Amino acid sequence: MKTNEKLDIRNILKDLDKYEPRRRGWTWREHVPNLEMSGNVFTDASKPLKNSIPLPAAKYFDNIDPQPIQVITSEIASGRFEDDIRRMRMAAWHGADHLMVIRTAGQSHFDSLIEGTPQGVGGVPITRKQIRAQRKALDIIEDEVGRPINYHSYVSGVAGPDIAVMFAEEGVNGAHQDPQYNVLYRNINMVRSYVDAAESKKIMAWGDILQIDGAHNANATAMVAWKVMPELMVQHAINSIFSVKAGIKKENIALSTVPPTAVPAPDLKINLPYAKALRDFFDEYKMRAQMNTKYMESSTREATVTHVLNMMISKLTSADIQSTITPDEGRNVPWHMYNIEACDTAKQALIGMDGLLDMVSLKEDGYLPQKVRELKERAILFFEELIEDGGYFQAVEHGFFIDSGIYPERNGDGIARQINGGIGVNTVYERDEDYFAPVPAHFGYNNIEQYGLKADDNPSILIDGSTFEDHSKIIFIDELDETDNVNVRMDENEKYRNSNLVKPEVEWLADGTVVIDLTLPTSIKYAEAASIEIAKKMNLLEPEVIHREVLQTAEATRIQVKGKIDFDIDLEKLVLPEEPDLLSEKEIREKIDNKPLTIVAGTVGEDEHSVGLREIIDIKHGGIEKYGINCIYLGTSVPITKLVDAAIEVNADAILMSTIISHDDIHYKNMKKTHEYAIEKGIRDKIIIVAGGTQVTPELAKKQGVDQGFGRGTKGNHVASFILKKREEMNEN
Ligand code: Z98
Repeated sequence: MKTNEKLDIRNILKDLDKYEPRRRGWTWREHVPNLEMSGNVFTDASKPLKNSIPLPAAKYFDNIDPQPIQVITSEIASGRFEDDIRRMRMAAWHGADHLMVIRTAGQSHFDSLIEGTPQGVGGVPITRKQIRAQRKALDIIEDEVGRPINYHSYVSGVAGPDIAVMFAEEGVNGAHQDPQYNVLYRNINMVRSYVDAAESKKIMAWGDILQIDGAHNANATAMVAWKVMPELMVQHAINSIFSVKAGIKKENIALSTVPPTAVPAPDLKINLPYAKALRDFFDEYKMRAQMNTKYMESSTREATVTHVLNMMISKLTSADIQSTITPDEGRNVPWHMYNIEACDTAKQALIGMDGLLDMVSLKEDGYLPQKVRELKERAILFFEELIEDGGYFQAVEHGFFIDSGIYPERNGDGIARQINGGIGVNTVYERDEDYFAPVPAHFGYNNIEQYGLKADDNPSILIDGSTFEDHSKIIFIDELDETDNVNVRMDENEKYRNSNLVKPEVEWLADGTVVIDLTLPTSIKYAEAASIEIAKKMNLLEPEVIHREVLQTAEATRIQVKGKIDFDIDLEKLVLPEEPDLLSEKEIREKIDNKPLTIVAGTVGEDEHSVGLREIIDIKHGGIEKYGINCIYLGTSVPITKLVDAAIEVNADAILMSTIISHDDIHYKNMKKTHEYAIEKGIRDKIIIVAGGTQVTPELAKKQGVDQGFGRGTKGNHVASFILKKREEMNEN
């Protein structure tokens, strides 16, 4: 795979029936203590990547891209797995190594596996084909970035054990599994859910799959998210110990935790004691920190600040996995760029807090420990009452969970489910006395002795290995629906695949979606209506307001509108501007250190404009002074003779002449004069003359005899690079 080539999705789909996963199980990042990168020492960083996209500011730091110690999750949910694969590659390059695929709405109520590659809503249908294709793609991507990538989806719902088997067979590395999720949020019968969970967990243990629980969903569902803190700990406890009993090792059990509240509440005062209490209780397990989504609106700025505050808690309490979701979850539009931004936010914040715990520690007296203790006491009392009430099932029947009161306060509005109710009720059957299944990972009674095996023998030896040991026994179903599958979708947008034609996209190839950002000097009501009209006049199809922000009730409103365009651009027909050939900052400094450089500069003729030239020279504006170039600035309205004479006097390497006024082409005429006067003085072959100004076209400047012209948008490094290269060229001749 070449880094500058697109992933070939058709190639990934080829011979998929024969593809085998490379490994089983979860991979943590490799900690590199005291990692040194370009003069910086990182305490909590992990092994750097082979290929990645560093943060924008990295260009000032030799392009280093330190990776935090936490596994970083990107949740992917476009509904088309072939586009999700492309987004996975983007996320991996930005530092994600846990790619969590959200599944299509309603799959939890399917009592069997789905096959093929139908398009999903809010996620993809989790099928063997798309799982295998994505794992295969991730094998390519992990080689490219140089770090193992964990692939993840959900083992919940009525088909939990079937999905767990498929995940173990296909090398899926992480999965959500928590029967409480089924019961509370999907109204799946509780007996069925707990029996299925026992089986699913046993299978996940065989597959070495990291498990994430579902407790965090209580935050998102509760009327007041922080009030469920005590019961959340009870939910974590139930699922964790159940998983241990089913055979999952503790380092593969991750508690899914979300800071329950958000600003304008005093974020850390509530969220930090909760996080600390959780770590105290569950210190043998891993922590998966998700960001708060309950209070997320459509402002990506606000969501990003929430994310960063949440990561401060992750850092202070040493979370193991940092989820990023998409900061645009409030809009329910999982777009490429927000996935990637969120990965960068996580990397930036966590690396920014590198070594924090070596400098600060959580206080052991005062507000924090008091609050931690209070939360723990409430949780223990909740658990005790649950036991007194007759156990978990009774407690659920009595609406113990997701009540809007903070325990022991109760408002009687919890989610109550009946033991004889819900989807899949009465579908659990006792095993026959001679029950036997020739599989290696099976919960409960399996009567293997009747076949002469010992208790810890693998029952599948009786059939020469099950699908777990012998991949060729898996029956791979390709497609079941001729009209709804990846081949049909790819044929439809084939025109845009590996071609010269491009269309903007936000989630699917060539979806044509764009967003426009408008500030309108009116109230929100009018701004919304006006922005739709503006979008229509810009020929955007299906315009829709996706974000609104009042700047002041009467003065202005900011609106973001999304819409579609129905044309494309042929890249081959584009005329590309010439790329400036720039030296790096380091190269410029080295060349000047080796051989000092002096320039004289001034605005010539009757021209009093100095801003442009000062921007090129002054250190404050990132001008060439900062490289150690000796700059002699002669001011404005400098006669050409004075400029050249000064250059002779100080033995300058270059003249920088600035000309803004362009009436009657005076700027070009002055360039010609400078060139000719330098010849007259006998120095033209020893001096470099560059001319800059907003109206300067490089080609026309060169026609006047100067060495280079610089127009609008020129920066100090453009000028410095040119002069240094020209100086070398002149020395060679
Ligand atoms: C997350 N952003 O956790 P459905 N099982 C559990 C879950 O938490 C979820 C599902 C299954 C969140 C995503 N979580 C929400 C324990 C969902 C999903 O029923 O197919 O939606 O299952 O990463």
